[in-house]
Amino acid sequence: MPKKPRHLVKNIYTADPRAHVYEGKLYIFPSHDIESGIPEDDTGAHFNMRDYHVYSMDDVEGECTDHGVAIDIDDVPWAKRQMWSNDVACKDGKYYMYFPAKDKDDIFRIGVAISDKPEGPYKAMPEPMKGSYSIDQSVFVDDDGTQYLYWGGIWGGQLQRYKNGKYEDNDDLRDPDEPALCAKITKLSDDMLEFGEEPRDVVVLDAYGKPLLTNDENRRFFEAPWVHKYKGKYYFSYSTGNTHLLCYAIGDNPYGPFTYAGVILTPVVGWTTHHSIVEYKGKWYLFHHDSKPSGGKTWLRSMKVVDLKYREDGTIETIDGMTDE
Ligand code: FUB
Repeated sequence: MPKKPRHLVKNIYTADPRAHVYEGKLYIFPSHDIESGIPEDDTGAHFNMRDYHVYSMDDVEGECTDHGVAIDIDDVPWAKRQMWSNDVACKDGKYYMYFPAKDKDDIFRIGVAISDKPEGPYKAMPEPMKGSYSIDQSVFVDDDGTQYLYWGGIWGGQLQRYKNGKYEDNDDLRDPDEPALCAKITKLSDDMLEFGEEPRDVVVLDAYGKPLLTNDENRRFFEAPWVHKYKGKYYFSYSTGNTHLLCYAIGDNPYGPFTYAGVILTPVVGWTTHHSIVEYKGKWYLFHHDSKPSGGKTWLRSMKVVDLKYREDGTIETIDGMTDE
């Protein structure tokens, strides 16, 4: 019997878990959900988080250790509110946390904070990354050591405000039969603090080689981009947002294009779904979250882990989002 997903932390709410193996240990970098009293709205104002905890595990079946607050919004000079999904990269013994927050004009930017240890504490750079926007950045390091940053989120994540690379204060989506909005990718600069090249679109194609369209809401990208590599192929996975699926697409290089391949996780309790996929001690895992422990409060989520299985042909077995240990 495959194992069912299990919740990892019970004393606080944690979401958007991004997991990596650093120094031989599994580190998890989640958002820290809180009850801040902000009413629910379409922009996601109720996701009003203000700090990040870092967790680690020696064994996925064992304890999930809380290393405490790694950075607080008061330590980030430019950030006003809403510290959403973060992720951490490692280069030359230093750790770089990438995180989105709204600036004083209520525009999401991506910040960087640095530490000597994966668990922090992290010291924020005084300004967000130049030209950065939107949310849900994640890092992928290829076998040659090149570090890539992916990001993007529609609606509350403001990706739709960037039309032809420029910010416009309007939230119109593309026409239903136009190609869907895409997540973005850039190489990181050598010092890990800026975009290393002009961002490009991460295009997801259908089986006929055509980009997925805006009205293809069961398959098109919405938020939570993540890339991992398995048997030489690149797997781009993401949330479909309003249809609440975690999907994936497969490509031959980090930029794509990627061809849609299926559903990893069916809807969970709560509006959002968000994840990471990591190999640890020879096994693959899906970290994700749901709102079951909070009784369905969509802004109070709890991170979970479950085994991830590949079929012989490299496709991923779909996991039922409603099951629990
Ligand atoms: O945690 C806030 C937002 O909810 C994330 O940025 C999205 O991916 C969704 O999980």
